[in-house]
Amino acid sequence: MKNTRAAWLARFVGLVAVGVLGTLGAESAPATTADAAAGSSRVTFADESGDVRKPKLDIRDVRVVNKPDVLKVRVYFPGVDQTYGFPTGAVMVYLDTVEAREGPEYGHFMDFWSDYRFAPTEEWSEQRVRAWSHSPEGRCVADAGVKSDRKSRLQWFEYVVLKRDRCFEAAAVRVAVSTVNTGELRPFKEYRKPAWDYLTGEHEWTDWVPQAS
Ligand SMILES: [Ca+2]
Repeated sequence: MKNTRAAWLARFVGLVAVGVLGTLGAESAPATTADAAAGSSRVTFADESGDVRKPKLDIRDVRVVNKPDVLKVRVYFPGVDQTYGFPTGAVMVYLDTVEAREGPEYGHFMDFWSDYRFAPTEEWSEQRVRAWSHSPEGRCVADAGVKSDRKSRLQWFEYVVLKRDRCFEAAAVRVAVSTVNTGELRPFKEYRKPAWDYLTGEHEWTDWVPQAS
């Protein structure tokens, strides 16, 4: 069952507090793709900035951390000018684990102010698994949420999927990321045409990110 927008706003405010602590902690600057050549578990892929009509979910960078027990995918946005100037829309992170099979095997589907779902996919479509997808985490996802700076301005979205039996067991992965900005939360406004952005292109995969400890 979907949560109300108000409940999600309350959850977001909680996440903001966590995000501030994280920002004040040991968050290091994004790595560069050069790390991939060194077999690092942490790789950052860049997308062009300013390549989408509405800026709030303009994908700037996507950082993938691929460790033996977890996979973390963080999608960076440019931020917003106003406190609580949040977007409405969605973030989709697709995961490829088998190169020979067409399309992704898994996806994480996050609707702003509604729900978050980790699910298998068929031809880029979500195949929802109820036990995995009750909001926000299900049994396969350790954490998922949007984070902002201390003035409550959106900065990034991250989800963390656990590598465990009957959830996600892949070693190397590659990702494809899409965002769609459908409007604004406060005051509520729906755009006549949603604004889509993609990490380099629709259904375009990154390089493979090896699993490393
Ligand atoms: Ca972009």
